[in-house]
Amino acid sequence: MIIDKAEVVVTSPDRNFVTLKLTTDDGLTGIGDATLNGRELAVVSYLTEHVVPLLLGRDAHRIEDTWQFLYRSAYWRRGPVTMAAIAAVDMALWDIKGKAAGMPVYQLLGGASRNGLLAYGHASGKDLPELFDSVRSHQEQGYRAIRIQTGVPGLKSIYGIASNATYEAMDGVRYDHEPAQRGARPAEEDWDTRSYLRHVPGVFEAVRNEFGPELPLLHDAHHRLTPIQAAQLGKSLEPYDLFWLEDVTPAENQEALRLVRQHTTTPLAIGEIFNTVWDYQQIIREQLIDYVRSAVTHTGGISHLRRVLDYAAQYQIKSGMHGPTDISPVGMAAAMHLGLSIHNFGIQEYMKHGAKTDEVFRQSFTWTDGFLHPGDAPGLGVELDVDEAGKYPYVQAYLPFNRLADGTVHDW
Ligand code: CS2
Ligand code: MG
Repeated sequence: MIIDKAEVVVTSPDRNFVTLKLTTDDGLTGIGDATLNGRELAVVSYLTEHVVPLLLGRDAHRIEDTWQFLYRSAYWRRGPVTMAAIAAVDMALWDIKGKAAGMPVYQLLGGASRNGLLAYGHASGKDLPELFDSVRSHQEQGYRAIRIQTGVPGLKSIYGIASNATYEAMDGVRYDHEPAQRGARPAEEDWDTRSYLRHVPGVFEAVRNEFGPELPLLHDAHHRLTPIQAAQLGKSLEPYDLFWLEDVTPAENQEALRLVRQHTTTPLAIGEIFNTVWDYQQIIREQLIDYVRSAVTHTGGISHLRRVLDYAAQYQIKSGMHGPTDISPVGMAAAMHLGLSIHNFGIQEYMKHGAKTDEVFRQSFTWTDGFLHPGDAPGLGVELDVDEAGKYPYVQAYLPFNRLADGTVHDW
């Protein structure tokens, strides 16, 4: 079964997506997500110029060999662009193998280890009344676990809050928290850590008082705190029993988490900007996190993220796969197949895509009573409508960036 056609499809129904579509000589097709938010065209070029020519004529069944070939023959290893490109090839080949076998991919990965995947959604609000409404609407949508993001007095716009700017950029379509804004330049946002640290614990106290002690609550500090500030936040949130506190401090320096661990027992989730198992080695070996946040799309595909999660399992660390709107329906499906098959599944992030996106990507997953299931269609269970995709050409979009009051650039 030879790969005899490879297409890189770029579309922007509600936001930009990059999809690799492979076709074999006996007519089977497979698709893979290669979307890297705000840097989409870099992966398009990597795939089109450097990977597609190497795929044609290869045996589509040899997933591992192709993975190792693309990783080692590139000489230049790791990094978000390379690992998103390899991920797309990996997902497409698992999709083809599932269709060839007449099985959903999770069956090829060892079958289901559970009946469904607990998922969390994004509730947000500039103030408490708006936040409470958002929590209630997510509960009405069936979510059993909810991420809480709040505005901070004194800060104009902040991560995680559906900002007015997003509405305008999305032609008035409410696309809760799509951070990348269409335009020629990234939007500048303001940040102040001390205001944030003073405000957030009170918000969680109010949410617990309003919604009770059971509801699993998550929060994303989005890489903005120093290690000691992260320790301070983790400690101040302990009374509110968070499911996890995410990206509490930038983790390029994995050692930084030791200081956080010394001061708080709030569970920690990290890894959505990691790309390989080597980014996790120290924080897993030293038990410095509780959840692996990587997405299949950004971590070398199903084949490599499965390795990361196998390594994490030895330390009782669970999965918490990244699933915002910039992970395409293909990347989400791959996450669901992997999540259903592994033992150490923790929770899946699930932000709903827009209606136009659901037209371009026809999906067979189910969402029932707070649990996701990838479905039982052969392969990944997602079909890309190339004609529909063609209606929505790429639109330049950037993630925002932060400046402190004194003008210093800060982590966004
Ligand atoms: C976030 C993402 O969902 C999350 O946890 O960290 O929304 C992130 O900001 C985007 O994926 C960036 O593209
Ligand atoms: Mg995050």
